Amino acid sequence: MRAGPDREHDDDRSGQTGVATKTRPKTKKPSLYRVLLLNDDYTPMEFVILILEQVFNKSREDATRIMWHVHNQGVGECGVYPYEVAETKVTQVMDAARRNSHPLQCVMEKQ
Ligand code: TYC
Repeated sequence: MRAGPDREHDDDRSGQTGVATKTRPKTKKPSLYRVLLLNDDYTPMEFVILILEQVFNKSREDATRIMWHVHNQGVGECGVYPYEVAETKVTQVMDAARRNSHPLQCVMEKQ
C-alpha cells in the first residue's frame, strides 16, 4: 500500500525521468561534405590507389576505378562525410602527399 504520490516509482512519465525514447526536437542532421581528389601530371597512379584504399576504405577495384575517373575527368569523389570526418580525410591525404613529395590535391565541398 502507498500513502501518496511517489515520483521515482510511479509509471507517470510526466516528470521526464529516465531514458528518452521518442522524439528529440533539438537534434539536426549534420551537413555532408564531398571529398574530392584532383588530377595532376605527377602523382603516381599506384599512390592514388593506395590513398583511396587506406584513407577512404575502398576496395582495390573501386580505388582503381576512382583513380582512372580522376585521371580522365580531372576531379572525382572519394566519399561523402560529416564536416569533421571530411576534414580529417583531406588532412590525411595532404599529409601523405607532402610526406612523399607528390603534388596530389584533395579538397572538400558542401554537398
Ligand atoms: N595523372 C596521374 C598520372 O598520370 C595519376 C593521378 C590520378 C594523379 C589521380 C592524381 O588524383 C589523381 N600519373
